[in-house]
Amino acid sequence: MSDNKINLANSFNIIGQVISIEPCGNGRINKTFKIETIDNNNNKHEYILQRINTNLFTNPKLLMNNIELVTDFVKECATKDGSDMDVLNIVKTNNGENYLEDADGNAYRVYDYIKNSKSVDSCADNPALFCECGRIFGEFQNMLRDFDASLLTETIPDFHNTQKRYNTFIEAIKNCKNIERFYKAKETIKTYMQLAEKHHLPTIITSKLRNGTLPLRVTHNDTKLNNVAFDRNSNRALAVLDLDTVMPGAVCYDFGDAIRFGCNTEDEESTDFDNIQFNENLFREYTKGYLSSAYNFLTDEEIESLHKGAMVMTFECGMRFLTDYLQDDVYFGAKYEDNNLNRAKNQVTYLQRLIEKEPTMLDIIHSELNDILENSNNK
Ligand code: GN1
Ligand code: MG
Repeated sequence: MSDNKINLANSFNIIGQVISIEPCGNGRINKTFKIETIDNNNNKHEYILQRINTNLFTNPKLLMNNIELVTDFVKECATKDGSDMDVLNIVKTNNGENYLEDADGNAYRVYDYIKNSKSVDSCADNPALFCECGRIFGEFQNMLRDFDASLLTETIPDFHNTQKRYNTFIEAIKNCKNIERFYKAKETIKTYMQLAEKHHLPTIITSKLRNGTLPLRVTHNDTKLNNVAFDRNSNRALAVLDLDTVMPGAVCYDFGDAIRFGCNTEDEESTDFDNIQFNENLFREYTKGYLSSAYNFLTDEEIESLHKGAMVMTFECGMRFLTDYLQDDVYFGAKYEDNNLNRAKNQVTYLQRLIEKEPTMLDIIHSELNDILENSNNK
C-alpha cells in the first residue's frame, strides 16, 4: 500500500484509519480500488476509490455532476416508491468536492462500498442472479423515466450511435497504418461489413430513434452483469454501478448490452470461438426479471426492439474492439498483441448465434410478457 494512495484516500471524507487499498473489479476503463478502514471503535468501513479515465472522460467535473444528479434523483425515487434499491453514494473530498484532481491532472472519486455486496462476472451456475440483474436494470430505467434528460451532459457523445460507430470503423480501415494488423483483421472486417449490410445493424435502432418510433429515454448504457452489486448472502440485486455513461438512449441498448455480455456461453476474453453459444435459459431469466419491473412503462415498439438491441449492441461492441485493434489499442488497451482482434472475433461469432436465435428471443419475450400480464390480471 503506497503512501501516495493512503494520502489520496485521506483527502476524502472517509471514516477511520486506512488498513488496506487493493485493486478490484474488471472494468476496462477506470482503475478501481477497494479501501478498508477501521475506526476508533474497531468498526470496519469499506469504500471504492476510482481513478477516472480522463482520456475518455475529458471533463470529470461534468461527469461527476451527472452522477450526483442521477444518484440524488434515484435515491429520492427509491424512498418514495419504498424500493429497497441501494444507490451509489459519493464520498466528498475534505473540501466538499465530488472528485479530486491532483497536480498531474489525474481525477479520483470515492464511493461508499455497497454494504455486504459482491460482483459477479458470470451467472451460468446461478441463473436466478441474471433474473435479478434484469429486474434491477428495469427498475433503474423505470425510476429515470421522469428525469429531465436536458440536465445531463453527454459524457461520451454518440456513445451508442451505431451508425456513427460504423462510419468510424470504416475510417479506421481506410486510415490503418499498421499493415500487419490490417491483414490479420481482414477476414473479420469482411464478416462485420457483410452482417452490417445484410441485417441493417448500423441503422436499425438509430433510424427509429430519429423518426420517433422509439422514444429517447435516460438509460444506463453499460449494463454488463458486473455493473450490478448483489447481496453476498441472498443474491438479491442491490444496486446499479458504473454510472459514467448514464445518458439519453434507447431502452433496447440496456437490454441488449446485458444480453450481449450475460448470455454468451464464453467470456468476452475467450478465444474458444467454437464454444460460443447463446444461453437461452439465461435469456429467459433476464427477460423475466427485466419485464417484471419495466413492462408497465414500455411501449409496444420498445418491447419489439429488445432482441434487436442484443444484436446491435454485440455488433457495436465487437466493431469497437476491431476499430481499436486497427488504431493500436488506444481505447480499450490490450493484455497481449491480438487481444482486441480476438475480442472482435468473439463478439462476431456470438452475433451470428444471436441472429440465428432471433425468432427464439422474440418468442421468449412474448411468452414472458404474457405470463406477467396474466399474473397481474389475476391479482
Ligand atoms: C467498457 O468500463 P467497462 O468495462 O464497464 C466500455 C463499454 C463496453 C465494455 C466492453 C465507457 O465498459 O462500452 O461495452 O467495456 N465502457 C466505455 O467490455 O467505453
Ligand atoms: Mg463497468
